Amino acid sequence: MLNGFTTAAVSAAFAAMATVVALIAAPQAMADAAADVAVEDPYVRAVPPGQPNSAAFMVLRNNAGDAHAVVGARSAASKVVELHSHVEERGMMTMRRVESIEVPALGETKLEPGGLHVMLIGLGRDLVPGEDVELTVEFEDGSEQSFTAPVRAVEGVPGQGGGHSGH
Ligand SMILES: [Cu+2]
Repeated sequence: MLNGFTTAAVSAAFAAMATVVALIAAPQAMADAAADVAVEDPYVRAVPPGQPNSAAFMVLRNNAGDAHAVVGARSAASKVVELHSHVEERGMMTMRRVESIEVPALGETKLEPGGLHVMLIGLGRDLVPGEDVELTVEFEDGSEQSFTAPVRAVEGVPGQGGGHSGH
Protein backbone atom coordinates (compact mmCIF):
# COMPACT_ATOMS: atom_id res chain seq x y z
CA MET A 1 0.00 0.00 0.00
CA LEU A 2 2.68 2.41 1.07
CA ASN A 3 4.93 1.24 -1.76
CA GLY A 4 2.11 1.71 -4.25
CA PHE A 5 1.58 5.26 -3.07
CA THR A 6 5.27 6.03 -3.21
CA THR A 7 5.57 4.65 -6.72
CA ALA A 8 2.66 6.79 -7.82
CA ALA A 9 4.19 9.84 -6.21
CA VAL A 10 7.53 9.18 -7.87
CA SER A 11 5.81 8.70 -11.21
CA ALA A 12 4.00 11.98 -10.75
CA ALA A 13 7.25 13.68 -9.87
CA PHE A 14 8.91 12.31 -13.00
CA ALA A 15 5.96 13.43 -15.09
CA ALA A 16 6.26 16.92 -13.64
CA MET A 17 9.99 16.96 -14.34
CA ALA A 18 9.38 15.80 -17.87
CA THR A 19 7.01 18.73 -18.34
CA VAL A 20 9.60 21.15 -17.02
CA VAL A 21 12.25 19.69 -19.30
CA ALA A 22 9.91 19.98 -22.27
CA LEU A 23 9.30 23.66 -21.48
CA ILE A 24 13.01 24.36 -21.09
CA ALA A 25 13.72 22.57 -24.34
CA ALA A 26 11.27 24.79 -26.21
CA PRO A 27 12.27 28.34 -25.29
CA GLN A 28 10.37 29.86 -28.22
CA ALA A 29 7.16 28.54 -26.69
CA MET A 30 7.86 30.22 -23.37
CA ALA A 31 6.50 33.65 -22.63
CA ASP A 32 9.13 36.21 -23.54
CA ALA A 33 9.03 39.98 -23.47
CA ALA A 34 7.82 40.19 -27.06
CA ALA A 35 4.93 37.90 -26.19
CA ASP A 36 4.12 39.77 -22.97
CA VAL A 37 4.14 43.26 -24.42
CA ALA A 38 1.52 44.32 -26.95
CA VAL A 39 2.24 47.15 -29.36
CA GLU A 40 -0.97 49.13 -29.71
CA ASP A 41 -1.92 51.88 -32.16
CA PRO A 42 1.52 52.43 -33.68
CA TYR A 43 1.91 55.29 -36.14
CA VAL A 44 4.64 57.34 -37.76
CA ARG A 45 4.62 61.10 -38.12
CA ALA A 46 4.18 62.27 -41.70
CA VAL A 47 6.89 64.71 -42.74
CA PRO A 48 7.21 67.14 -45.67
CA PRO A 49 9.38 66.07 -48.60
CA GLY A 50 13.06 66.56 -47.87
CA GLN A 51 12.62 66.31 -44.11
CA PRO A 52 15.37 63.93 -42.97
CA ASN A 53 13.86 62.70 -39.71
CA SER A 54 10.58 61.49 -38.26
CA ALA A 55 9.34 59.59 -35.24
CA ALA A 56 7.15 56.61 -34.44
CA PHE A 57 4.67 56.51 -31.58
CA MET A 58 2.71 53.68 -29.95
CA VAL A 59 1.40 52.32 -26.69
CA LEU A 60 3.41 49.46 -25.15
CA ARG A 61 1.11 47.37 -22.97
CA ASN A 62 2.69 44.80 -20.65
CA ASN A 63 0.35 41.93 -19.86
CA ALA A 64 2.87 40.16 -17.62
CA GLY A 65 3.69 40.41 -13.93
CA ASP A 66 7.31 41.19 -14.75
CA ALA A 67 8.55 44.55 -15.97
CA HIS A 68 9.99 44.63 -19.47
CA ALA A 69 11.92 47.14 -21.50
CA VAL A 70 12.40 48.04 -25.13
CA VAL A 71 16.14 48.37 -25.67
CA GLY A 72 16.25 49.07 -29.38
CA ALA A 73 14.34 49.43 -32.60
CA ARG A 74 15.00 49.21 -36.30
CA SER A 75 13.31 49.97 -39.58
CA ALA A 76 14.22 49.94 -43.23
CA ALA A 77 12.64 53.40 -43.50
CA SER A 78 15.66 55.24 -42.10
CA LYS A 79 19.40 54.85 -41.78
CA VAL A 80 19.35 55.09 -37.99
CA VAL A 81 16.66 54.27 -35.46
CA GLU A 82 17.03 55.44 -31.86
CA LEU A 83 14.94 55.48 -28.70
CA HIS A 84 14.34 59.06 -27.59
CA SER A 85 12.70 60.99 -24.82
CA HIS A 86 12.02 64.69 -24.44
CA VAL A 87 13.50 66.50 -21.50
CA GLU A 88 13.15 70.11 -20.45
CA GLU A 89 16.41 71.97 -20.45
CA ARG A 90 16.57 75.68 -19.59
CA GLY A 91 12.89 75.99 -20.42
CA MET A 92 13.30 74.28 -23.79
CA MET A 93 12.13 70.79 -24.66
CA THR A 94 14.96 68.89 -26.26
CA MET A 95 15.36 65.29 -27.31
CA ARG A 96 17.65 62.86 -25.62
CA ARG A 97 18.61 59.39 -26.69
CA VAL A 98 17.71 56.81 -24.03
CA GLU A 99 19.13 53.33 -23.56
CA SER A 100 15.77 51.72 -22.90
CA ILE A 101 12.08 52.40 -22.50
CA GLU A 102 10.63 50.65 -19.45
CA VAL A 103 7.22 49.00 -19.55
CA PRO A 104 5.99 48.36 -15.99
CA ALA A 105 4.45 45.04 -14.96
CA LEU A 106 0.77 44.97 -15.88
CA GLY A 107 1.12 48.54 -17.06
CA GLU A 108 1.64 50.59 -20.17
CA THR A 109 4.07 53.11 -21.52
CA LYS A 110 2.90 55.67 -24.05
CA LEU A 111 5.20 56.84 -26.80
CA GLU A 112 3.59 60.09 -27.93
CA PRO A 113 4.44 63.45 -29.48
CA GLY A 114 6.30 65.54 -26.92
CA GLY A 115 7.41 62.46 -24.98
CA LEU A 116 9.06 59.13 -25.59
CA HIS A 117 9.37 58.13 -29.24
CA VAL A 118 11.22 55.93 -31.68
CA MET A 119 13.34 58.35 -33.71
CA LEU A 120 13.81 57.69 -37.40
CA ILE A 121 16.97 59.45 -38.54
CA GLY A 122 17.98 59.71 -42.17
CA LEU A 123 14.75 58.79 -43.93
CA GLY A 124 15.18 56.91 -47.15
CA ARG A 125 11.90 58.17 -48.55
CA ASP A 126 9.12 60.68 -47.96
CA LEU A 127 6.56 59.64 -45.38
CA VAL A 128 3.13 60.40 -46.81
CA PRO A 129 -0.09 59.84 -44.84
CA GLY A 130 -1.65 56.53 -45.79
CA GLU A 131 1.65 54.77 -46.35
CA ASP A 132 2.98 52.11 -43.99
CA VAL A 133 6.31 51.75 -42.22
CA GLU A 134 7.64 48.41 -41.01
CA LEU A 135 9.14 48.60 -37.54
CA THR A 136 10.79 46.12 -35.20
CA VAL A 137 11.27 46.69 -31.49
CA GLU A 138 13.85 44.71 -29.50
CA PHE A 139 13.30 43.75 -25.87
CA GLU A 140 15.66 43.27 -22.92
CA ASP A 141 15.64 39.48 -23.28
CA GLY A 142 16.55 39.56 -26.96
CA SER A 143 13.05 38.86 -28.19
CA GLU A 144 11.65 41.06 -30.95
CA GLN A 145 8.32 42.18 -32.27
CA SER A 146 7.72 43.46 -35.78
CA PHE A 147 4.67 45.44 -36.80
CA THR A 148 3.35 47.84 -39.40
CA ALA A 149 2.76 51.48 -38.47
CA PRO A 150 0.68 53.72 -40.71
CA VAL A 151 1.99 57.18 -41.55
CA ARG A 152 -0.23 59.88 -40.06
CA ALA A 153 -0.30 63.65 -40.08
CA VAL A 154 0.47 64.74 -36.51
CA GLU A 155 -0.42 68.23 -35.35
CA GLY A 156 2.35 70.26 -33.79
CA VAL A 157 2.57 69.79 -30.06
CA PRO A 158 3.48 72.65 -27.72
CA GLY A 159 6.94 72.01 -26.34
CA GLN A 160 8.03 69.88 -29.22
CA GLY A 161 8.91 72.72 -31.56
CA GLY A 162 12.48 72.36 -32.68
CA GLY A 163 12.66 68.88 -31.32
CA HIS A 164 12.37 67.19 -34.61
CA SER A 165 14.77 69.08 -36.79
CA GLY A 166 13.16 72.45 -36.41
CA HIS A 167 9.54 71.98 -37.36
CU1 LIG B 1 13.73 62.19 -31.33
